[in-house]
Amino acid sequence: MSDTPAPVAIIMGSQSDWSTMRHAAETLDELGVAHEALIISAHRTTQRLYDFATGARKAGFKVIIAGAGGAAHLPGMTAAMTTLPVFGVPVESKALSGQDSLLSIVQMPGGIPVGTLAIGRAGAINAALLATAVLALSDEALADRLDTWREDLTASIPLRPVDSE
Ligand code: RP5
Repeated sequence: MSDTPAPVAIIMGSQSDWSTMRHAAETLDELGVAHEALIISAHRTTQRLYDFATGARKAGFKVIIAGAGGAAHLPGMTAAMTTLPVFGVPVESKALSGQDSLLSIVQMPGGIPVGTLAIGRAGAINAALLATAVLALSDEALADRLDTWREDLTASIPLRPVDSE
């Protein structure tokens, strides 16, 4: 095991968010980016949130991915307590299909930024790719892996559609 701290924290409001947020973890795995996944609720574990957000930079994290659903205050509250980049992933809620999550995360007041992604799996994947792009600014080997990941994606798209039935 490496002594170097993981550069990416993936935080989420609940265990129930993991089925979405695991896509961020899997994408970071594909890119060889170390990460730590933690359940931190803005409402149910306020002290845990405070301790994490105020200590995140000192703990060695460089980027935070925060996913939450419903009244999704986690990304914004985290961003309020750190100047590390925070990417928010709106988790698809049962009641309002994630539109509540999206609007809760995206409408931050000027001065406290959260980079808001799409609702659900696509947002989780793209948050991981953005986190990687930030880290790749100062890591050429990682930039190469990110380019290769994108080339592989492009190569995987067929030219012609096929019947699925
Ligand atoms: C939010 O409430 C969490 O981020 C989750 O998306 C949602 C529901 O949480 P559970 O009731 O499933 O724990 O805080």
